[in-house]
Amino acid sequence: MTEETKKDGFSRRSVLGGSALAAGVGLMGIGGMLPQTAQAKSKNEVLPGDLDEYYGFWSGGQSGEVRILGMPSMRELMRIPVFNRCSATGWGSTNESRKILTEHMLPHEKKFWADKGGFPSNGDTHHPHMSFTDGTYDGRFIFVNDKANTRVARIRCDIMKVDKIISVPNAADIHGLRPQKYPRTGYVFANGEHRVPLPNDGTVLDDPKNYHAVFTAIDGDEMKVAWQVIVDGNLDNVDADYQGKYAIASCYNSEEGVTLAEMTSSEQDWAVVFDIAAIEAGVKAGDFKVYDGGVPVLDGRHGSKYTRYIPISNSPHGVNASPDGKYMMINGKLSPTVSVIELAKLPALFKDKIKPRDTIVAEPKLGLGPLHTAFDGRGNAYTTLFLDSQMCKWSIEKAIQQYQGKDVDPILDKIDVQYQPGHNHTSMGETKDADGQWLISLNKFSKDRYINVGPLKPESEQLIDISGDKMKIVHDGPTFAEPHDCIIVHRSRVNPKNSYGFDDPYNADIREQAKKDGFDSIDEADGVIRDGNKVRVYMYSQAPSFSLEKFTVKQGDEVTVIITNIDDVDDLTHGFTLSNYGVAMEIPPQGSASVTFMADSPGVHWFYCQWFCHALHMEMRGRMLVEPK
Ligand code: RUQ
Ligand code: CUA
Repeated sequence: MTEETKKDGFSRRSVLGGSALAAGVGLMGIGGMLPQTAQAKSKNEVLPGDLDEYYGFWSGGQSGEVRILGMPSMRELMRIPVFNRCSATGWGSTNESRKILTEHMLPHEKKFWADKGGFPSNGDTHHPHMSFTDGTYDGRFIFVNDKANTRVARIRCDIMKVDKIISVPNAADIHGLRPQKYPRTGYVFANGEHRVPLPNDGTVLDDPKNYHAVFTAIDGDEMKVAWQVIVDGNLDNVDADYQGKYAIASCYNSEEGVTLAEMTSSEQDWAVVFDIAAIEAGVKAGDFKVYDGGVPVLDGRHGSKYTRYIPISNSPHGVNASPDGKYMMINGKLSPTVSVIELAKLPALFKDKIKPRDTIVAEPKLGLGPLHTAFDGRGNAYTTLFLDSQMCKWSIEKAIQQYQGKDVDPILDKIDVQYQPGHNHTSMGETKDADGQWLISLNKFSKDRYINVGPLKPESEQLIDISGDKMKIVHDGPTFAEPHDCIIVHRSRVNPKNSYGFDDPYNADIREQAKKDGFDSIDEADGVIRDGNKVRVYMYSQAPSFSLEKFTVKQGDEVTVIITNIDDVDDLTHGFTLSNYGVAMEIPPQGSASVTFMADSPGVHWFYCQWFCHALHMEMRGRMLVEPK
């Protein structure tokens, strides 16, 4: 018996079984004597063996990836490489990922990247958002922007891998991104943040008056640009309504300056409203120009029938639709206010029956630096105050009453967060099913919250219980550069597969090539096909071995290794690492992967499985013999 079991008479092992047991035998009654695991469980605690209720999809910021968290435990469950390269899975080296990273490129982009590895190896993801059907998450896709290289990626939620990336022509540096909520996604709206000349070919340089920001609607099913709209000012964040009629973007820099002083000189910026049906009609009627990429570009600057500009105090930032479908919140940033636009007033605005500012029905003063707002589905809003380092809970209804002149205070609660929050997000909070359970504060600084790890500090995120009247911080967690934004999705909305199955479209190219090479089915493809100096090496893997124990190629051959994992056990991933060749990839259950390299180093090269898969995992290896020229 251990010290512990002697003391309290319980075996630790029986208690570790999980919360059900702890609750079942009424351990709470004799609390003080018990080991830690049997203590009262706080609401966010997910005991060993228990599962989380929500998926969190986190952007990875400058690391270019997307992360999956379990919530409310805040355990990081998985990383999805997107714009970055991944040493574990081979994202960026496998033929399948390289195709996804390059197939969308325009000829001039292909040329530019040809001698730079083929595509950018960095990314800056800000805004991951799930596809919608009828105002709520449908579990099909996650879309995410790359501000660094003006791209948008799509993740298939059944396998949690990127299946499409596009680069957006004419626009510069995609920042704000939101999918259409109704009737479905549909469009993915993407803001080109920075203003550039159109076309940006060097004919215009230091003449900012001739720079433009471009708003893009991407067809989320096809992953192709549907249309673009030029606007005045730049574009920051965007959200779509719940009616399928409008998208609204925030704009800082209505001054159209290029220096900080120029960009913040005016007291007023604006929110730009896009009339989707009018734009679609304009495309049909041919009211557009074509620059790069062959896509229709409409003119949405002041006076256009496609847009309206609603003046908002200097430098608004976040744009958030309330889950009742009625309002769009424009967060003030440099102004202490959030401007509430009533969406039902927009048709009258487009008919010029009311003035732009008449669409504003509330403008509560919340504190310094409001950046983003989230919702609980009970009529309350939660706004991050960057400068005050606070989260502010406020009543939308009371804010409207106050704007009408009633003596009410819309602010219901404020708590300090650590430190300087940017985005926040509530559970299901950007859907009509906002459930008011959890709020996350994504803080730009961690300030004194963790032991010192050197000059580069982690950012910090805090989980807040919003199920009661008062907000309550229940968890702190550090994050690596930098989860700008996230979404919290109830687990009932997402249903990933456990294996690819041998018919997944992800591996269609591999199957086609295998057929051409004479293999009837990919799970039996095994052997070496020589095609001039191109060599295709097929094998399958089943723990603990590869079907080929060795293969021989000649120095100077272009070798493609194609492996199919035929294990049908859940969670049985294999890998293929070719030593001293910089080659490694994941081979998922009942999936295939391929990688191409030049066999330019003669000799014996071991390849091995890098995913611990079996008691004989270390033995899961073979040799590539490269004959010298
Ligand atoms: S923006 S901190 Cu990149 Cu989402 Cu507001
Ligand atoms: Cu297969 Cu380790």
